[in-house]
Amino acid sequence: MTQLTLVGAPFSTFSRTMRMALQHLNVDYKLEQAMPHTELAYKYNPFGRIPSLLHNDRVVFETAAIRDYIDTVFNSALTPKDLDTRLKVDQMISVLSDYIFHHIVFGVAKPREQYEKEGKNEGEISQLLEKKLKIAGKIIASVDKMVEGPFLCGDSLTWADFFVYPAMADLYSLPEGKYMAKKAPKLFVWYTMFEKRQEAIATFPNTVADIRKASL
Ligand SMILES: N[C@@H](CCC(=O)N[C@@H](CS)C(=O)NCC(=O)O)C(=O)O
Repeated sequence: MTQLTLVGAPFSTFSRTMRMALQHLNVDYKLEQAMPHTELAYKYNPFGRIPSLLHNDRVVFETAAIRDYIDTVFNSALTPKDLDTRLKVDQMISVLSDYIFHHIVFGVAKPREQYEKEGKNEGEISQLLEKKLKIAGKIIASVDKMVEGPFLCGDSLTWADFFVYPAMADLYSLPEGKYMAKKAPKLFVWYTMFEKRQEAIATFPNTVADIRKASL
């Protein structure tokens, strides 16, 4: 059988989504480690982003397309068959890739990382993040309204869980995580259930949450 290769990195939330899904679906793959914007990342993605998937002569980049490829070629168990649940899954993934990334990851998490690098103290950081954190709180409270339980889109595990989990796991590891948990209690209950799954445990090393934990 041709080797399936995921070009990505353990810290990358979108790479982690694909690693968890492939593990869950029992699809063997090799992780070829590449950081964003390196020669290797640009070799397979014109924007230098990760992950990319290599199979036979195909190079697939952008996680929406990688998901489609896995569904079509390997196993579509993570995409619900009924239209209503499928729409919920697609909505959740779109919300993750847009609002959660723009307002929480780029609004709060990345600036915090930068302020920490600059040596700012916690008081300064929380003052600088105050406005952005309020916006992030509104976004996460809206996401919470979409959570059905026990999985994000109802009774079955879907792609939505694997897309949302890595970003939330990293966000909850920040000091702002407690505020997020308070603003979105259903999402936090889902997270505490999900972090015990094998796919989450196996892909935890070298994530942002792992690195922060190690440096505490
Ligand atoms: N739209 C892309 C997003 C991929 C993405 O942003 N990956 C991150 C790592 S998780 C990255 O490469 N970041 C580099 C950057 O933001 O320039 C996809 O769905 O594949």
